[in-house]
Amino acid sequence: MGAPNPIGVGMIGYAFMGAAHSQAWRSVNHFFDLPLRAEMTAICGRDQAATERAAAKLGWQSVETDWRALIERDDIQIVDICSPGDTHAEIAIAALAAGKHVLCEKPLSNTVAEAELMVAAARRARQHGVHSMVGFNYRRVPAIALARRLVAEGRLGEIRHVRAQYLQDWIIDPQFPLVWRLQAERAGSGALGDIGAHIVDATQFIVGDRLAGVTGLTETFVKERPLHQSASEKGAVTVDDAALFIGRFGNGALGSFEATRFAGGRKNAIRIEVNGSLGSLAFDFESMNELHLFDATSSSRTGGFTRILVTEPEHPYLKAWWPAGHLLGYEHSFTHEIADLLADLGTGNEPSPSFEDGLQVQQVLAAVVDSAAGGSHWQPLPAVTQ
Ligand code: SOE
Repeated sequence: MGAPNPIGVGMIGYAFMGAAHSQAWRSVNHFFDLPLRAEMTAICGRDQAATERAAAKLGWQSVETDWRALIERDDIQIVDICSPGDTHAEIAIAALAAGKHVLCEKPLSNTVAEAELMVAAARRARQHGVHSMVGFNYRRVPAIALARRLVAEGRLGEIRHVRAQYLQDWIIDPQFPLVWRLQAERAGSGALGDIGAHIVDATQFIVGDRLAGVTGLTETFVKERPLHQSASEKGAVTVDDAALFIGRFGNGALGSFEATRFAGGRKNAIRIEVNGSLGSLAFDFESMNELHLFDATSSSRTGGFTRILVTEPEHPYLKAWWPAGHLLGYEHSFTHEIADLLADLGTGNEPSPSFEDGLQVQQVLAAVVDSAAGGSHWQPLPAVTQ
């Protein structure tokens, strides 16, 4: 491969996701051989001084305080949206119309209607060689990518059960303030869209199949919270604290899902288990370099699950990193996401997950909300055309 061509990146937002993406943009070309070299051209935030501090800390060359100015810049070809969900649709649609490739953090949008507009914009842009991707980073954890590979190879046979949990506890204290993630107009939904979206995407990715219908329950345990850290005045929490749902995949497999911010002691626990006619797979993000495989065809009665340490060069993404046994972390999932994006943009392939994939996840989330609101009735899901 010759020297990679430079490509300018402009990123909007600099909180947790902005920092995670910045790390990926900074390191990706130091580890992966890619057709494009990311230039960290500009970062955008509303507060000039705070954005300048973020630029200096995270490694961006310049600062904008208006995203419209950012997407107009000739030295920017990729717009990376790391701002809250209520901003995604407007920025992404404008950026695509301005001829910029877009990477948009999950969930794609706050509503199905917005996601549909984003898909329409992505389809128009694609005709002009302009591409888009939604950032479901956990797909790029090597053990999850390996799980998909093993299912696709038929190692599990016919898939019967998909079990997924995403457990956090950061708002268990009723005095925790009413931050934007707890306001429906900013975040869309609560645990459901923020972390439930990840396990919908990750499980569908692993089994290579989509949910055909769901029925669900949601709950808001703490209904009012202080407006600020020290405020005595309270405001209403307008999102779910927890969402539980079951579903049926297109091929008939049964799925159960739990997303909660009230699982005391669980900080960022993602557990996924898949059971098939020939075997099972189990993953736990707290041991993210491991995948557990059970071979139901083995004659050994004491076989049980085998622990695969997913650090071998033949495992997904691992050839670019350290010798076997030297572990990766959370941040590498973003580096892999951006490596895949740059590889696809360099070769003209449509990146994945697409905005269509993001819309389909949004439809699942909306169906859970509808089911919960209507007494947990079954909600069939539409087929998504690519
Ligand atoms: C907050 O719950 C959060 O940062 C999510 O928004 C991320 O997507 C998840 O990966 C970690 O938790």
